[in-house]
Amino acid sequence: MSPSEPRRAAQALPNDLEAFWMPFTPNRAFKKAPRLIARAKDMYYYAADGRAVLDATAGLWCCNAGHNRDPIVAAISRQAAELDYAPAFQFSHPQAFELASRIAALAPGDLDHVFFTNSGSEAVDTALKIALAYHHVRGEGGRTRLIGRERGYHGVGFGGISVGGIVGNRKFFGTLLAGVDHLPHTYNREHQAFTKGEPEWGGHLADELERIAALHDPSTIAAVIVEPMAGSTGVLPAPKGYLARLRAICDKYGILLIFDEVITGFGRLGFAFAAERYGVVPDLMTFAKGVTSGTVPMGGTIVRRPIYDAFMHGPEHAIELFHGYTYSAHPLACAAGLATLDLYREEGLFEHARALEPKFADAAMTLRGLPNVLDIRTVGLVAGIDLASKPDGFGERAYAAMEKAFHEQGIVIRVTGDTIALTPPLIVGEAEIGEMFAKVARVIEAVR
Ligand code: PXG
Repeated sequence: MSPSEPRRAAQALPNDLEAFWMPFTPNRAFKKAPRLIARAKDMYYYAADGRAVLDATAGLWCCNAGHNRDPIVAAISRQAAELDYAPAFQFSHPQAFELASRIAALAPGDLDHVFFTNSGSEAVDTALKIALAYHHVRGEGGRTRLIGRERGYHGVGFGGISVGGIVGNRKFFGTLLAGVDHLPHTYNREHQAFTKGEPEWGGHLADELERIAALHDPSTIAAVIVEPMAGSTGVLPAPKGYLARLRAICDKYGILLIFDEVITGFGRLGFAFAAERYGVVPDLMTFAKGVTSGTVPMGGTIVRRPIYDAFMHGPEHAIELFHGYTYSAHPLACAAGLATLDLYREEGLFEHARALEPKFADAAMTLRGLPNVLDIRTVGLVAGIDLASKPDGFGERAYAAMEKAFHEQGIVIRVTGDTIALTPPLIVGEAEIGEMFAKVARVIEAVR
């Protein structure tokens, strides 16, 4: 399968890779054998040497509408020519309000006020701060504890790494936020291996919140934050009933429930938000990535109406929440967001993802039985494939797989530890699903 795009001349390569300190990347290994992407269209990247490379990861789980879509490109360039920037504090611009209304309309229940940020990490810190401040303005300032979950990823701000549960993201950075506790993660290979969708086993793990609430006293807990599907630690879908049980326990004790939907938002699980798929409405919800299909950085926090209303007191000239970013609701991001949401709707991409889920899951499960494949998990248009680690190096096998995938098979895959994550743009078709898993199968054979 090769894309219809004509091949273009190779791009000039930078002659010095030293100055750029790359994020979450082994810099020395990368700079010895760089993986440089020069341009993109729809389902494909084009490497600096002009090779077409299938994007099996939607960038970093963000380019849900596919790459360089004309309506989004046009909207961004129109906006840049019309209004580059307006002050985000004390002033604004029309598209900010329009986009907030559109996002609120997509969110379930009375999640209907949107606070804009520039990334998922900022969205998480915003959600945690709003949760603490909400209790404070209601006279419950004693609710200061935050509960996260092992193997959770909530970005890289101090709030996010404190409630997050990935040891490497935490251990170098001091004492983090005080007063944080963690639920156990929900993965158990013995009970869940090779599950499509939500595992049958594990719903009871939500009851651990009862234990934590009893330990600290529920009246000290401000909020619980979880990803409805943990993405970064290797695709861990919520077990059946788990999220509803968390919701019930939070309700019982007046604890706010935050869903971090930075990955699951905007169609990844076949719905606008995972909250809709699972029929559980959180009190706050974060988003980023897919809101602009990765084209312009943007994130945000959606809150239920009573939370917003709780702040709307005091003198009208006084600021109600001491929080915000220079680039909250940046005009280019808003234009990109509006055009992206139009595309999702016009092309029915969330429904498309939902309809493709069974075929995607079946294709993923064809990898079962290949060398070193220990487990495969699927949900929505997401697949996680655990490979056995090499005895002498955790993560080495999957890293080699990623290199071979890019250089030899013409596909971008994402790896975390020894897990491969596949999360294609939602415009993916059956032929590309076939191409994707055939290539990944060859890669897994090659790193046996
Ligand atoms: N919350 C969740 C659930 C995320 O997945 C963030 C917050 C932080 O977003 P920003 O925009 O600050 O990066 C994320 C980000 C991967 C991968 O392959 C995942 C993320 C980012 C990069 C790679 O697992 N998630």
